[in-house]
Amino acid sequence: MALWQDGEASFVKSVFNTGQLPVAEYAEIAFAGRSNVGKSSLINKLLNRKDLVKVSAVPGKTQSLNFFLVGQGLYLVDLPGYGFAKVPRRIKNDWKGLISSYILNRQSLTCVVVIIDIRHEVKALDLELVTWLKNEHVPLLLVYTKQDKLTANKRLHQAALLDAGFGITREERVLFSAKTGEGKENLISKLEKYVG
Ligand SMILES: Nc1nc2c(ncn2[C@@H]2O[C@H](COP(=O)(O)OP(=O)(O)OP(=O)(O)O)[C@@H](O)[C@H]2O)c(=O)[nH]1
Ligand SMILES: [Mg+2]
Repeated sequence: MALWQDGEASFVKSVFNTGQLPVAEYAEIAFAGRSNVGKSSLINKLLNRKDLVKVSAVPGKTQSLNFFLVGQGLYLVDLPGYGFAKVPRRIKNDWKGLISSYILNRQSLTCVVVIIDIRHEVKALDLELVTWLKNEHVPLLLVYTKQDKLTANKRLHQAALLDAGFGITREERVLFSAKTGEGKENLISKLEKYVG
């Protein structure tokens, strides 16, 4: 699809409260997941841009909703990561409030991509998010990322465990690596139905 192929993408703004949200004039896809799971890296890979989105080895890098405009008519939204122990409770609650109100009220949001580290077991916060999105009837897609960290056999084993734990089918997730680009085409084709 043209929107993805032209490589045209730009940073629009960082949003710290709902009053700062840009006008909801384009379809929007948001990317959620634990701190350090690779949300920002995934967006860079999708857009074929090395460092449009800031990536960090230190968890908690992304602390606002960051809007990126793709082509002329799609927003990709990098959400702050959750589950980082060192963040004070008050800030954690602020994040939760901002993100949940954004997800529930944003008319133009067409899909939430939940990113999971393929090496992890099903973690409580991830399951909580997936269950909440399902209950709220928010369309979601799971991505099991950092495939490059495991052998082929281990990947399939882990993917099956995660599918069972989250109660999803293979169609509802994508195996991905921001390092090798594996799964990128599959992810784009799955996301296309949420665009425009
Ligand atoms: N090997 C490998 N490393 C990855 C992959 N994706 C991300 N990383 C690394 O994981 C670390 C965190 O990546 P980020 O993209 O900043 O993660 P994030 O989820 O945006 O993190 P926060 O913004 O802190 O929530 C960085 O060191 C990345 O280079 C991947 O697919 N494979
Ligand atoms: Mg980030």
